Amino acid sequence: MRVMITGGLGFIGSHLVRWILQHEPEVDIINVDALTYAGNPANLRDLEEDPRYQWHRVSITDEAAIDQLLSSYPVDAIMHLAAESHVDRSIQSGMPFVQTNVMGTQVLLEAARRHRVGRFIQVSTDEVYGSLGPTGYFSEDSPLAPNSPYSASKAGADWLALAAFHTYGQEVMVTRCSNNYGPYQFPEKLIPLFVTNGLEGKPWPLYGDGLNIRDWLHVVDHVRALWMVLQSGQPGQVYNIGGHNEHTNRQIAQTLAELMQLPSSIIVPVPDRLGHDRRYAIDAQKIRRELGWEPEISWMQGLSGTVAWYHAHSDWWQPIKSGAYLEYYRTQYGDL
Ligand code: NAD
Ligand code: TDX
Repeated sequence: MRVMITGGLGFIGSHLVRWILQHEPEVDIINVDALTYAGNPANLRDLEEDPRYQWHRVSITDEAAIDQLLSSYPVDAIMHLAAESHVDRSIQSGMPFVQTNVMGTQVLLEAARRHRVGRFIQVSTDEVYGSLGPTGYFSEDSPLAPNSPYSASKAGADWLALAAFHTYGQEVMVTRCSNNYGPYQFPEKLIPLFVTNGLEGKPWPLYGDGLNIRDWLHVVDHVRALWMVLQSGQPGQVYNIGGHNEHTNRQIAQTLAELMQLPSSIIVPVPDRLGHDRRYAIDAQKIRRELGWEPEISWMQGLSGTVAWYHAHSDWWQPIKSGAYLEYYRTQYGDL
């Protein structure tokens, strides 16, 4: 079986590639990744020589290049993760989000149809459901009410994916996962930003009152769920993924300060994110009941493992934070 993974040089995509190569010996992977600022070949450096793995530097918005790839390498499935993924960047400029997340998804769906690709997973996010009050959970039937340019672009992509099922009978499934954390997460996101700032002796900018709530899942639990959906999910269905693990941002900062033995004075309140969603919480009963998925990595085990990973891998994150890695890849691969 051959699977195309988009965004395989990013945080979740690289874990998915690694997990499949380790657990599914009959599967070959074509990784389509444009290598934006968020992609990093170092995430999969140790697998570059694996004959079951190849990376193509192609944008999912490039219809001709995607067509050519699928002609040269017919695939049985597409697991689509490539995206502009950072909410704060989408507040600065929404256009790259529309281009990659909306248009890129439509390019892939149409190419999948032309090339008769069997199954297609649209990897989405709980943010498409908008913001919750202090109680309640997002189920797959919750209405979509995205609030940021990022989540609006993901919601648009989800509708396009489901439309491909309803209109053409394409075997499309949509997954919506809560916040992920773990190794190789780009240090613009809350947990890796705080951990690496802590290691550098820099402050932790906590937005607003710090009481916004996210529902956290270890990235390896997410990629296992994605594989189960690819294997056993029903076409046209949405699957929420989450581990019932809600924390305020302030609680996370305090837990990290304890784990890293840093004073709580490292936490510095800063002005709030524009349009900051108050609370996300996922009801994941459907994937548990229908596919038998359960999270396996506990919060404290996962978080302390993540802190230890960043502690041991300054060679990975320091060049990212200093910008040296962008310079290196520009010389290596051309403009990003
Ligand atoms: P990321 O930003 O770490 O990685 C994105 C990857 O996509 C990068 O390697 C980048 O080079 C690539 N990419 C971007 N634009 C591209 C394009 N036009 N063509 C080809 N490749 C392109 O993102 P992530 O955190 O790993 O998220 C992966 C997916 O999972 C996204 O679709 C995101 O919406 C979704 N998601 C993320 C989270 C989370 O907490 N990080 C939670 C739920 C869902
Ligand atoms: O410096 C910070 N200070 C802070 O208080 C940063 C970067 C974030 N925050 C807050 C904002 C959020 O309430 O922490 C929370 C988490 O922020 P992010 O790490 O930026 O994640 P979030 O906006 O919740 O979105 C993430 O989860 C869902 C991913 O980036 C998305 O791709 C995914 O869809």
